[in-house]
Amino acid sequence: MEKVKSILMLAAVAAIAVSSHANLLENGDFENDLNEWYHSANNVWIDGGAGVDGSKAARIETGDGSVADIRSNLIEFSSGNLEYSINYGSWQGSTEQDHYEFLIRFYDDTQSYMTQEVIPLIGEPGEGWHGCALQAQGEVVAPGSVAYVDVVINSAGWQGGAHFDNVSIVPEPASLSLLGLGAAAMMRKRRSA
Ligand SMILES: [Ca+2]
Repeated sequence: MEKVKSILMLAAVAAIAVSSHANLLENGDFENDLNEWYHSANNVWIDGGAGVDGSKAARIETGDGSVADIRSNLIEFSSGNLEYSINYGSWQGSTEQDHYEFLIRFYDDTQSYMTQEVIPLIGEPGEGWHGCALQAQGEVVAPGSVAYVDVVINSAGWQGGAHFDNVSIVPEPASLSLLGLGAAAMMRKRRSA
């Protein structure tokens, strides 16, 4: 009986760990077009077949030097690390000074802006942009009193075009601490049994 309980507990912990690994962004793969994203009135649209594995990708086109961006909703998020990942490809990656930026922005409980992490999305000269073959990924540490997060893909003065796909921000230590809590609960249970 105790064994069954332990297995059930393990299953519950595993389920929590898996769910907390979920992307905080809705429609980060743009398969639902630009739903859940704010975006500039002009210069932003969806291209079918241009994303990862021939899926849909968001396109920003600023060949005329205009400014454009795509922005997520504000999402509730309390402290910890965020793992980010974004696939992209650009048709004009000839300079390193000018490039798109992926911003992760943090807000306090009054939804006031606190700080941001700027991740440059640099194209590679001669690389094709089809399939969003380039990827930026890493981890950022959120400020302790953070309550909300959003992400922005910004043309940042870039004159050219780019595709973006599979944008994700995933809370990392939350799953670890939940795992720890689950393990502690199991140990307490074992000891009292
Ligand atoms: Ca896609």
